[in-house]
Amino acid sequence: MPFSIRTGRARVAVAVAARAVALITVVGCSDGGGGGGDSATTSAAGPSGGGTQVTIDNFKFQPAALTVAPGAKITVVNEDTTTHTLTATKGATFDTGDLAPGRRATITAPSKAGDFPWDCTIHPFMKGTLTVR
Ligand SMILES: [Cu+2]
Repeated sequence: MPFSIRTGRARVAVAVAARAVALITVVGCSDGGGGGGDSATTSAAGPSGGGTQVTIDNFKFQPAALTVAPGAKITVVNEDTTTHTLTATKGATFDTGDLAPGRRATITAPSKAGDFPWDCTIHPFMKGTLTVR
């Protein structure tokens, strides 16, 4: 019964497609569980708009120690030739995610005072510290 076999395959394909759409919808609606301060937006690197900035070059953060006000926006620019991240290692949730060469991201400092170490998740020897006060 070739016709009935084709119909069966078509039904399976539709079911798979519906599931994929549902998955995309769930991801799109996710807000990350809240907590704040863990979002980052990336864009092509361009002229700096001013404000606080950390540059990544030659496997180093510059500066590697930074003091900002609570909730300050920090622009992270990757001027290196490989992908890096700037990711809080404890006490905070800021994270640029993977920053390809030539990309930048904006992170938000924690709203509470303290010292918040960060590293690059790809190269853990790359370290820095954000001081909020
Ligand atoms: Cu790195």
